Amino acid sequence: MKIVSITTTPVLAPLPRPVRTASGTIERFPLVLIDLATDTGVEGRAYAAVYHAELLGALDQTVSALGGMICGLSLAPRDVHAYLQRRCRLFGLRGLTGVALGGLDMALWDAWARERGLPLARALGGELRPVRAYNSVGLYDAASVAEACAETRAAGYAGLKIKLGFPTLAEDLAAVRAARDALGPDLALMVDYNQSLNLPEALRRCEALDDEGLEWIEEPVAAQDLEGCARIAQAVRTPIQIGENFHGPVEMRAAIAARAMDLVMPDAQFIHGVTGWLEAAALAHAAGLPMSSHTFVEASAHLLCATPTAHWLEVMDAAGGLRRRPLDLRDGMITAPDLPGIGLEWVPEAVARYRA
Ligand code: SMN
Ligand code: MG
Repeated sequence: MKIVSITTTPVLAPLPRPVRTASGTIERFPLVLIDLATDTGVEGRAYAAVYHAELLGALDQTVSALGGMICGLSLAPRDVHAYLQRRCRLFGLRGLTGVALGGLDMALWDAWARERGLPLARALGGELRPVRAYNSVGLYDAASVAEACAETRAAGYAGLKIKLGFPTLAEDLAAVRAARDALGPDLALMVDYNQSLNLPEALRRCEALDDEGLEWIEEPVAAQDLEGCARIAQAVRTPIQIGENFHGPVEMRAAIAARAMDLVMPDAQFIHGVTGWLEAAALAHAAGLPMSSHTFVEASAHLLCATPTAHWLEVMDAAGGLRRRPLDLRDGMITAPDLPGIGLEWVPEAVARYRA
Protein backbone atom coordinates (compact mmCIF):
# COMPACT_ATOMS: atom_id res chain seq x y z
CA MET A 1 0.00 0.00 0.00
CA LYS A 2 1.43 3.39 -0.97
CA ILE A 3 0.87 6.93 0.26
CA VAL A 4 -0.57 8.92 -2.65
CA SER A 5 -1.43 12.32 -1.17
CA ILE A 6 -1.51 14.50 1.93
CA THR A 7 -4.19 17.18 2.09
CA THR A 8 -4.10 19.92 4.70
CA THR A 9 -6.84 22.22 5.99
CA PRO A 10 -5.90 25.14 8.26
CA VAL A 11 -8.59 26.05 10.80
CA LEU A 12 -9.03 28.31 13.82
CA ALA A 13 -10.94 25.86 15.99
CA PRO A 14 -13.49 27.30 18.43
CA LEU A 15 -12.99 26.85 22.17
CA PRO A 16 -15.71 27.06 24.84
CA ARG A 17 -13.71 30.01 26.22
CA PRO A 18 -10.24 31.46 25.63
CA VAL A 19 -7.37 29.69 27.43
CA ARG A 20 -5.43 32.29 29.41
CA THR A 21 -1.92 31.31 30.50
CA ALA A 22 0.90 33.23 32.19
CA SER A 23 2.63 33.12 28.79
CA GLY A 24 -0.19 34.30 26.51
CA THR A 25 -3.82 33.59 25.64
CA ILE A 26 -5.29 31.20 23.06
CA GLU A 27 -8.59 32.56 21.74
CA ARG A 28 -9.15 29.92 19.06
CA PHE A 29 -6.96 26.89 18.48
CA PRO A 30 -4.88 27.11 15.25
CA LEU A 31 -4.90 23.57 13.79
CA VAL A 32 -3.90 21.99 10.49
CA LEU A 33 -6.19 19.06 9.72
CA ILE A 34 -4.28 16.31 7.91
CA ASP A 35 -5.84 13.83 5.48
CA LEU A 36 -3.61 11.11 4.10
CA ALA A 37 -4.75 9.03 1.12
CA THR A 38 -3.37 5.66 -0.02
CA ASP A 39 -3.63 3.80 -3.31
CA THR A 40 -6.00 1.22 -1.74
CA GLY A 41 -8.50 3.79 -0.50
CA VAL A 42 -7.49 3.52 3.18
CA GLU A 43 -7.27 6.98 4.73
CA GLY A 44 -5.41 8.44 7.67
CA ARG A 45 -6.58 11.43 9.67
CA ALA A 46 -4.92 13.55 12.34
CA TYR A 47 -4.04 17.18 13.01
CA ALA A 48 -1.13 19.38 13.97
CA ALA A 49 -1.33 22.46 16.19
CA VAL A 50 0.49 25.74 16.67
CA TYR A 51 -0.49 28.11 19.48
CA HIS A 52 -0.13 31.31 17.47
CA ALA A 53 -2.69 32.12 14.75
CA GLU A 54 0.05 34.12 12.99
CA LEU A 55 1.99 30.87 12.43
CA LEU A 56 -0.92 28.81 11.10
CA GLY A 57 0.00 29.42 7.44
CA ALA A 58 3.62 28.44 8.13
CA LEU A 59 2.54 25.20 9.83
CA ASP A 60 0.17 24.42 6.96
CA GLN A 61 2.99 24.85 4.45
CA THR A 62 5.40 22.79 6.56
CA VAL A 63 2.98 19.87 6.86
CA SER A 64 2.33 20.03 3.10
CA ALA A 65 6.05 20.15 2.32
CA LEU A 66 6.93 17.19 4.53
CA GLY A 67 3.82 15.41 3.20
CA GLY A 68 5.17 15.92 -0.33
CA MET A 69 8.41 14.19 0.68
CA ILE A 70 6.59 10.98 1.63
CA CYS A 71 4.17 10.59 -1.27
CA GLY A 72 4.94 7.36 -3.13
CA LEU A 73 6.39 5.63 -0.04
CA SER A 74 4.85 2.45 1.41
CA LEU A 75 2.53 2.89 4.37
CA ALA A 76 4.98 1.64 7.01
CA PRO A 77 4.87 4.31 9.75
CA ARG A 78 8.24 3.48 11.34
CA ASP A 79 10.03 3.46 7.99
CA VAL A 80 8.40 6.72 6.92
CA HIS A 81 9.33 8.27 10.27
CA ALA A 82 12.96 7.19 9.85
CA TYR A 83 12.94 8.50 6.27
CA LEU A 84 11.71 11.94 7.39
CA GLN A 85 14.31 12.03 10.16
CA ARG A 86 17.00 11.44 7.56
CA ARG A 87 15.53 13.93 5.09
CA CYS A 88 15.28 16.64 7.77
CA ARG A 89 18.66 16.06 9.39
CA LEU A 90 20.32 19.22 8.08
CA PHE A 91 17.61 21.55 9.40
CA GLY A 92 16.52 19.41 12.34
CA LEU A 93 13.16 18.47 13.84
CA ARG A 94 12.44 21.13 16.43
CA GLY A 95 9.69 23.69 16.03
CA LEU A 96 7.51 23.61 12.92
CA THR A 97 9.30 20.72 11.20
CA GLY A 98 9.02 18.61 14.36
CA VAL A 99 5.33 19.26 14.89
CA ALA A 100 4.64 18.65 11.19
CA LEU A 101 6.41 15.30 11.54
CA GLY A 102 4.34 14.60 14.69
CA GLY A 103 1.04 15.32 12.94
CA LEU A 104 1.97 13.31 9.85
CA ASP A 105 3.16 10.41 11.97
CA MET A 106 -0.21 10.29 13.76
CA ALA A 107 -2.01 10.25 10.39
CA LEU A 108 0.27 7.41 9.20
CA TRP A 109 -0.48 5.27 12.26
CA ASP A 110 -4.17 6.09 11.97
CA ALA A 111 -4.18 4.71 8.40
CA TRP A 112 -2.07 1.73 9.46
CA ALA A 113 -4.53 0.79 12.24
CA ARG A 114 -7.54 1.41 10.01
CA GLU A 115 -6.09 -0.87 7.41
CA ARG A 116 -6.12 -3.61 10.07
CA GLY A 117 -9.61 -2.69 11.26
CA LEU A 118 -8.27 -2.05 14.79
CA PRO A 119 -8.51 0.89 17.17
CA LEU A 120 -5.02 2.41 17.46
CA ALA A 121 -4.66 1.19 21.09
CA ARG A 122 -5.13 -2.42 19.97
CA ALA A 123 -3.00 -2.01 16.86
CA LEU A 124 -0.19 -1.00 19.26
CA GLY A 125 -0.72 -4.13 21.33
CA GLY A 126 -2.70 -2.54 24.15
CA GLU A 127 -6.28 -3.13 25.24
CA LEU A 128 -8.77 -0.33 24.76
CA ARG A 129 -9.43 0.70 28.34
CA PRO A 130 -10.61 3.70 30.31
CA VAL A 131 -7.88 6.17 31.31
CA ARG A 132 -8.12 8.66 34.17
CA ALA A 133 -8.87 12.09 32.80
CA TYR A 134 -8.61 15.67 34.05
CA ASN A 135 -10.05 18.89 32.75
CA SER A 136 -7.42 21.48 31.79
CA VAL A 137 -8.39 25.15 31.91
CA GLY A 138 -6.77 28.59 31.93
CA LEU A 139 -5.86 31.19 34.52
CA TYR A 140 -8.72 31.89 36.97
CA ASP A 141 -8.42 34.06 40.05
CA ALA A 142 -9.86 33.14 43.46
CA ALA A 143 -13.13 34.90 42.66
CA SER A 144 -13.78 33.15 39.33
CA VAL A 145 -12.27 29.68 39.73
CA ALA A 146 -15.33 28.13 41.45
CA GLU A 147 -17.22 28.13 38.14
CA ALA A 148 -14.50 26.10 36.39
CA CYS A 149 -14.53 23.71 39.36
CA ALA A 150 -18.30 23.27 39.22
CA GLU A 151 -18.14 22.54 35.46
CA THR A 152 -15.37 20.02 36.02
CA ARG A 153 -17.31 18.19 38.72
CA ALA A 154 -20.54 18.23 36.73
CA ALA A 155 -18.82 16.84 33.64
CA GLY A 156 -17.43 13.94 35.68
CA TYR A 157 -13.66 14.50 35.47
CA ALA A 158 -11.33 13.01 38.09
CA GLY A 159 -9.30 16.21 38.35
CA LEU A 160 -8.74 19.80 37.26
CA LYS A 161 -5.64 21.68 36.15
CA ILE A 162 -5.58 25.44 36.47
CA LYS A 163 -2.96 27.88 35.26
CA LEU A 164 -1.00 29.94 37.76
CA GLY A 165 1.46 32.80 37.45
CA PHE A 166 -0.45 35.80 38.79
CA PRO A 167 1.64 38.88 39.61
CA THR A 168 1.89 37.76 43.26
CA LEU A 169 2.26 34.51 45.16
CA ALA A 170 -0.68 35.58 47.35
CA GLU A 171 -2.97 35.54 44.28
CA ASP A 172 -1.68 32.11 43.22
CA LEU A 173 -2.30 30.73 46.71
CA ALA A 174 -5.76 32.26 46.89
CA ALA A 175 -6.73 30.70 43.52
CA VAL A 176 -5.44 27.28 44.62
CA ARG A 177 -7.31 27.43 47.93
CA ALA A 178 -10.54 28.57 46.28
CA ALA A 179 -10.23 25.76 43.72
CA ARG A 180 -9.50 23.17 46.39
CA ASP A 181 -12.61 24.27 48.34
CA ALA A 182 -14.86 24.26 45.28
CA LEU A 183 -13.60 20.90 43.96
CA GLY A 184 -14.17 18.99 47.17
CA PRO A 185 -11.82 16.34 48.54
CA ASP A 186 -12.16 13.69 45.80
CA LEU A 187 -10.90 15.51 42.71
CA ALA A 188 -7.20 16.00 42.02
CA LEU A 189 -5.91 19.54 41.52
CA MET A 190 -2.90 20.32 39.32
CA VAL A 191 -1.32 23.71 38.59
CA ASP A 192 0.66 24.94 35.58
CA TYR A 193 3.00 27.96 35.45
CA ASN A 194 3.74 27.65 31.72
CA GLN A 195 7.45 28.43 32.27
CA SER A 196 6.68 31.92 33.55
CA LEU A 197 8.90 32.14 36.68
CA ASN A 198 12.60 32.67 37.18
CA LEU A 199 14.38 30.17 39.40
CA PRO A 200 14.38 32.05 42.75
CA GLU A 201 10.72 33.00 42.35
CA ALA A 202 9.82 29.44 41.30
CA LEU A 203 11.55 28.03 44.40
CA ARG A 204 9.70 30.52 46.59
CA ARG A 205 6.28 29.84 45.06
CA CYS A 206 6.62 26.06 44.80
CA GLU A 207 7.74 25.83 48.42
CA ALA A 208 4.77 27.96 49.45
CA LEU A 209 2.43 25.63 47.53
CA ASP A 210 3.94 22.50 49.02
CA ASP A 211 1.22 21.91 51.64
CA GLU A 212 -1.75 22.50 49.34
CA GLY A 213 -2.19 18.85 48.37
CA LEU A 214 -1.47 19.43 44.67
CA GLU A 215 -1.17 16.46 42.32
CA TRP A 216 1.67 18.29 40.56
CA ILE A 217 3.25 21.64 39.76
CA GLU A 218 3.90 21.99 36.03
CA GLU A 219 6.62 23.93 34.18
CA PRO A 220 7.53 26.41 36.91
CA VAL A 221 10.57 27.63 34.91
CA ALA A 222 11.76 27.51 31.29
CA ALA A 223 11.35 23.92 30.09
CA GLN A 224 14.86 23.97 28.59
CA ASP A 225 16.36 24.84 32.00
CA LEU A 226 16.77 21.22 33.04
CA GLU A 227 19.11 22.16 35.87
CA GLY A 228 16.61 24.65 37.26
CA CYS A 229 13.80 22.10 37.00
CA ALA A 230 15.97 19.58 38.85
CA ARG A 231 16.71 22.07 41.65
CA ILE A 232 13.00 22.68 42.15
CA ALA A 233 12.18 18.96 42.04
CA GLN A 234 14.83 18.41 44.74
CA ALA A 235 13.57 21.22 46.96
CA VAL A 236 9.83 20.56 46.78
CA ARG A 237 7.80 17.54 47.92
CA THR A 238 4.98 18.13 45.44
CA PRO A 239 5.81 16.32 42.17
CA ILE A 240 7.24 18.54 39.42
CA GLN A 241 5.76 17.80 36.01
CA ILE A 242 7.27 18.75 32.63
CA GLY A 243 7.30 17.28 29.12
CA GLU A 244 4.98 19.17 26.76
CA ASN A 245 8.00 21.02 25.38
CA PHE A 246 10.16 17.98 24.66
CA HIS A 247 10.84 18.09 20.92
CA GLY A 248 11.30 14.39 20.27
CA PRO A 249 12.28 11.57 22.66
CA VAL A 250 15.96 12.57 22.65
CA GLU A 251 15.08 15.71 24.64
CA MET A 252 13.16 13.56 27.11
CA ARG A 253 16.21 11.37 27.54
CA ALA A 254 18.25 14.48 28.45
CA ALA A 255 15.60 15.57 30.99
CA ILE A 256 15.61 12.13 32.61
CA ALA A 257 19.41 12.20 32.80
CA ALA A 258 19.22 15.63 34.50
CA ARG A 259 16.53 14.40 36.95
CA ALA A 260 14.51 17.42 35.83
CA MET A 261 11.08 16.06 36.84
CA ASP A 262 9.16 13.60 39.00
CA LEU A 263 6.41 13.09 36.41
CA VAL A 264 6.48 13.36 32.65
CA MET A 265 3.88 14.51 30.12
CA PRO A 266 5.01 14.48 26.49
CA ASP A 267 2.79 15.98 23.82
CA ALA A 268 1.91 13.44 21.11
CA GLN A 269 2.78 15.95 18.42
CA PHE A 270 5.95 17.55 19.88
CA ILE A 271 7.36 14.15 20.83
CA HIS A 272 7.18 13.28 17.09
CA GLY A 273 3.90 11.42 16.85
CA VAL A 274 3.00 7.85 17.76
CA THR A 275 6.51 6.63 16.89
CA GLY A 276 8.13 9.21 19.17
CA TRP A 277 5.55 8.58 21.91
CA LEU A 278 6.33 4.86 22.01
CA GLU A 279 10.03 5.63 22.40
CA ALA A 280 9.20 8.12 25.16
CA ALA A 281 6.96 5.54 26.87
CA ALA A 282 9.87 3.09 26.92
CA LEU A 283 12.15 5.75 28.43
CA ALA A 284 9.54 6.58 31.11
CA HIS A 285 9.10 2.89 31.90
CA ALA A 286 12.84 2.32 32.23
CA ALA A 287 13.16 5.40 34.47
CA GLY A 288 10.06 4.55 36.54
CA LEU A 289 8.33 7.82 35.64
CA PRO A 290 4.52 8.10 35.56
CA MET A 291 3.63 9.42 32.09
CA SER A 292 0.66 11.64 31.24
CA SER A 293 -0.43 13.24 27.98
CA HIS A 294 -0.60 16.85 26.79
CA THR A 295 -3.47 18.02 24.52
CA PHE A 296 -4.19 15.73 21.47
CA VAL A 297 -6.78 13.95 23.58
CA GLU A 298 -8.05 11.71 20.75
CA ALA A 299 -4.69 10.06 19.94
CA SER A 300 -3.52 10.21 23.57
CA ALA A 301 -6.52 8.19 24.81
CA HIS A 302 -5.19 5.35 22.64
CA LEU A 303 -1.50 5.93 23.35
CA LEU A 304 -1.91 5.78 27.13
CA CYS A 305 -3.31 2.23 26.65
CA ALA A 306 0.11 1.28 25.24
CA THR A 307 2.12 3.18 27.90
CA PRO A 308 3.43 0.99 30.76
CA THR A 309 3.50 3.88 33.27
CA ALA A 310 0.27 5.59 32.06
CA HIS A 311 -0.85 8.26 34.53
CA TRP A 312 -3.33 11.00 33.51
CA LEU A 313 -5.05 11.96 30.23
CA GLU A 314 -5.27 15.73 29.75
CA VAL A 315 -8.45 17.15 28.26
CA MET A 316 -7.65 20.47 26.63
CA ASP A 317 -10.08 19.83 23.81
CA ALA A 318 -8.52 21.82 20.97
CA ALA A 319 -10.47 20.03 18.21
CA GLY A 320 -13.70 19.39 20.14
CA GLY A 321 -15.59 22.08 18.23
CA LEU A 322 -14.94 20.30 14.92
CA ARG A 323 -15.16 16.66 15.95
CA ARG A 324 -18.15 14.46 15.20
CA ARG A 325 -17.99 12.35 18.37
CA PRO A 326 -17.92 13.77 21.89
CA LEU A 327 -15.40 12.31 24.33
CA ASP A 328 -16.61 9.22 26.20
CA LEU A 329 -16.12 10.42 29.79
CA ARG A 330 -17.54 8.28 32.59
CA ASP A 331 -16.60 8.05 36.28
CA GLY A 332 -13.54 10.22 35.75
CA MET A 333 -12.25 8.03 32.91
CA ILE A 334 -12.16 8.42 29.13
CA THR A 335 -12.22 5.48 26.73
CA ALA A 336 -11.11 5.97 23.12
CA PRO A 337 -13.72 4.93 20.53
CA ASP A 338 -13.85 1.26 19.53
CA LEU A 339 -13.41 2.16 15.85
CA PRO A 340 -10.56 1.59 13.41
CA GLY A 341 -7.61 3.97 13.89
CA ILE A 342 -7.79 6.99 16.17
CA GLY A 343 -11.53 7.21 15.43
CA LEU A 344 -11.40 10.87 14.44
CA GLU A 345 -14.14 12.28 12.23
CA TRP A 346 -14.82 15.93 11.46
CA VAL A 347 -18.12 17.72 11.06
CA PRO A 348 -17.70 19.15 7.52
CA GLU A 349 -19.89 22.19 8.20
CA ALA A 350 -17.81 23.10 11.26
CA VAL A 351 -14.56 22.67 9.31
CA ALA A 352 -15.89 24.91 6.52
CA ARG A 353 -17.03 27.52 9.02
CA TYR A 354 -13.72 27.73 10.92
CA ARG A 355 -11.41 27.30 7.94
CA ALA A 356 -8.69 29.96 8.03
C1 SMN B 1 -1.12 24.43 27.37
C2 SMN B 1 -0.20 24.71 26.44
C3 SMN B 1 -0.59 25.20 25.23
C4 SMN B 1 -1.89 25.40 24.95
C5 SMN B 1 -2.82 25.13 25.90
C6 SMN B 1 -2.43 24.63 27.11
C7 SMN B 1 -0.71 23.92 28.73
C8 SMN B 1 -1.19 22.55 29.14
O1 SMN B 1 0.59 24.13 29.05
O2 SMN B 1 -0.49 21.95 29.92
O3 SMN B 1 -2.25 22.17 28.73
MG1 MG C 1 1.26 22.81 30.53
